[in-house]
Amino acid sequence: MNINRSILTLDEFTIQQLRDFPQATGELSSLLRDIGLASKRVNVEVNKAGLVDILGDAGTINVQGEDVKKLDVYANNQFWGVLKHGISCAGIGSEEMDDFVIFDDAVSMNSKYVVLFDPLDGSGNIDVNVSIGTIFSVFRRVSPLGTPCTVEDFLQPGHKQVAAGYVIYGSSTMLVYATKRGVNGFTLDPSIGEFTLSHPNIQCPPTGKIYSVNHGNFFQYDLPVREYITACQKKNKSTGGPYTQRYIGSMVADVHRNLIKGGIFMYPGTTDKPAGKLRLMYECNPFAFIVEKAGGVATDGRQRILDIMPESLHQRTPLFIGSKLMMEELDSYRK
Ligand code: AHM
Ligand code: MG
Repeated sequence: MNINRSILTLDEFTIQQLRDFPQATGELSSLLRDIGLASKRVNVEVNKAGLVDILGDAGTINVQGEDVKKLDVYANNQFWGVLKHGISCAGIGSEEMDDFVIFDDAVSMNSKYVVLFDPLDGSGNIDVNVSIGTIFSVFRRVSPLGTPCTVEDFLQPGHKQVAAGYVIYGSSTMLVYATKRGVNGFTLDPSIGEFTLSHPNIQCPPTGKIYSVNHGNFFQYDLPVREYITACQKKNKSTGGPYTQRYIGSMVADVHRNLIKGGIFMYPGTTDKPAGKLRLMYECNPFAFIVEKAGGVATDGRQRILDIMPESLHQRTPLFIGSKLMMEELDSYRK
């Protein structure tokens, strides 16, 4: 019988991958299913954000000293809930919570993974109908199975990630995730309520025409960054410049576009904030993992993001990420 299985759902895809690895336990597939479920619930609320009283500030300040929006809280609770009730996660760390949370029931304590996430990134854009996203990072725990997870499980360098991904709530809703086997993108088909494989084996083009940076901070960047940005605006035969500047202010949307089209995204340190704004564990590590697996490069201007040894859950780092050749060009300004 000729059954058309060319359009795979997220579940079908992860199960398919398990067939190639008979020794795999299926825990990671189950984890991705849980994350997919939470993001579908968040998607529903994001889509009706204008209709219900879910906009605006929730009245508290998060650990980064920023206003927490109501949808941030909702999204945080959805991811927390599915991961707690699933069978694959021993604990979570979230951009919205001061400390990591241990799941100390018997099943969770025997689970292999811990998950770090930014439940709703770009939340400053919620009220104005601009794309926002969820970012997640999965580590295999280093503490023994059967015991509560510990801070060491979370504070691992990014190259130890087992998987990382993001969900973009945009003109369509997409879930993109990477493992050591590559990067795949799934678009939510609203008619069946499932993520379906739409972007198999994503490769970041080696070069592109887009640079993304907050120009408002230009005079606060260090000299090599200012020189590189200025060069992006000039005619240049060898690089194909001048480039096009695109900056949404939602990292998920900015990096997603550059991943697909080719480009470079920068959030450098500034004189006011030398470590920049973005968080290593919730934003930079997962994107660095995804972009590297797609053939791109991610650094803090000095070293590979994935080699940074984290010291605290909420630490920030400058970020330069994107197409390989554009990153090499940026690097030449440092040298
Ligand atoms: P958030 O986690 O509070 O939403 O902040 C992260 C966002 C990123 O998505 C985006 O790239 C950046 O903040 C934009 O910051 P700025 O307005 O300083 O350019
Ligand atoms: Mg964020």
